[in-house]
Amino acid sequence: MQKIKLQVAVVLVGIAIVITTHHPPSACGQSFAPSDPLTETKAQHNQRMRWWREARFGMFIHWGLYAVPAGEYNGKRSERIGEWIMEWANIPRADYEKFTTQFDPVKFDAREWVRIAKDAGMKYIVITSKHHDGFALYDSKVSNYDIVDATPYKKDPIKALALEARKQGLKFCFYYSILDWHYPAAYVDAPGKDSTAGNRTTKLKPGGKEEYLKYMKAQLRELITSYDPAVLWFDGEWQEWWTEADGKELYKFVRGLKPNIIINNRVGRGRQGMQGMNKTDQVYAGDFGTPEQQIPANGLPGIDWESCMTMNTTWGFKFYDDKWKSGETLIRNLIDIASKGGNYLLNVGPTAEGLIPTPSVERLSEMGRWMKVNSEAIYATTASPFATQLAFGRATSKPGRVYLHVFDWPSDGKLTVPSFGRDVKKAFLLTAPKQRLKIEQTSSGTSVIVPAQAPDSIATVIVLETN
Ligand code: JFZ
Repeated sequence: MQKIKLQVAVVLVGIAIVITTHHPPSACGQSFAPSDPLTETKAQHNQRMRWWREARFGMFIHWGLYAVPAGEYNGKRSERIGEWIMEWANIPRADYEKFTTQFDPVKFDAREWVRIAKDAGMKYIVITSKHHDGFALYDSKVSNYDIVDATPYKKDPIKALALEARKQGLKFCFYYSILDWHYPAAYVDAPGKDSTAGNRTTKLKPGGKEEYLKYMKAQLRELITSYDPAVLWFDGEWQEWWTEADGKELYKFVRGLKPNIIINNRVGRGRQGMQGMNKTDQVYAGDFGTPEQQIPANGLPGIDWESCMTMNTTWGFKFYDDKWKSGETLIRNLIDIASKGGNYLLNVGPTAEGLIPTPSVERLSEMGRWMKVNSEAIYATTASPFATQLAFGRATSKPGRVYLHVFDWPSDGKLTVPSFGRDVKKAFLLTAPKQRLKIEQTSSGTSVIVPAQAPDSIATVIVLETN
């Protein structure tokens, strides 16, 4: 707990330093070049990343055995995240395994989950195939610790979701944890901790690493060959026994199985804490950075990244966590991230019955209402063309178009837009393309004459046509 807090503090200091120094793109050193034999040209790389860059918005799903205790064990609750209960409640493996008998998600409906994501405007789904607790949410042939072999449910929800996602046109992707609290060769060596409980770090018995690597690769092979995921989203890489060389090797292994798959930077040791972007001393494995619970202060030109965030304060379901972000905050986060050239991976934590919590569904449908009208200003856009952040909101860009996302509507009916190196030919509300808004060129840019009242109090999109 204290260690994590300290890490967060160190990371925050790190962010402060990043914010105050302006790096030209080339100095970032953050190219995610794959290593041999999968060297690809820049054009091939762009082609492989294309759908992901255009998508901008995805659903993260943390679902597993931890949904059974749902944040409470032996009457004990915690401020900590739900999927870490095996760690913070110090639950021995043998006791944690008992949750399998209560994991029976009879209300799970793959079609409904995918519909919820699609209606929100999400283009892809990343689900926990195996989290730190080691429990597989799919039918693994190399383990009995999975939903088909160990629970009364006996069915494979991953298979159903993969089929539904394909049917409804969403990309289907996997989270997979390198850290595994259940693997026999792994053990905990920490004061006051059961040696088989969860812990931030584990050790491996002699010979255990080779054995575990084989197991992990077998599971990844199953996941890739049976479900054809579009992304592999690794995690738990901060173990002392996991090296960057291991990460590069695993990256190669996964791309060897599916050459056009996309892999996050948590496969290796590049990530700088929760800030999520890579260190710059060398080229690290992985295709994109993974800021966690935060949005970078500035865009990172030429670098792919995705902010993953929760809607309340936990990833895995906790029945008493009601600290929900508002729909407005979530919509503005999506816009903020797009304006900096990143993707938004927004989490839901379904219950052990198989339901996405109602507050999450409500917020997602609110986002969907906004996206139905404004998604053109999100999908396939690139970062804001303005040198500094706009006072009234954010901007996204496409060839020939700049989208102004107005959070603070001008009280004098005049939106002051700084110049950005392109001529503004005309302006209109995205919702009313036929009604041109008057524009006035000023010494420092353009003024757009807008209606007195904001058409959308969360974010109104104004289109600037440029040459
Ligand atoms: C990780 C997971 O631990 C968490 O459960 C969730 O899946 C999230 C998306 O990713 O978050 C972290 C990452 C690093 C630390 C803690 C939580 N850390 O180094 O203490």
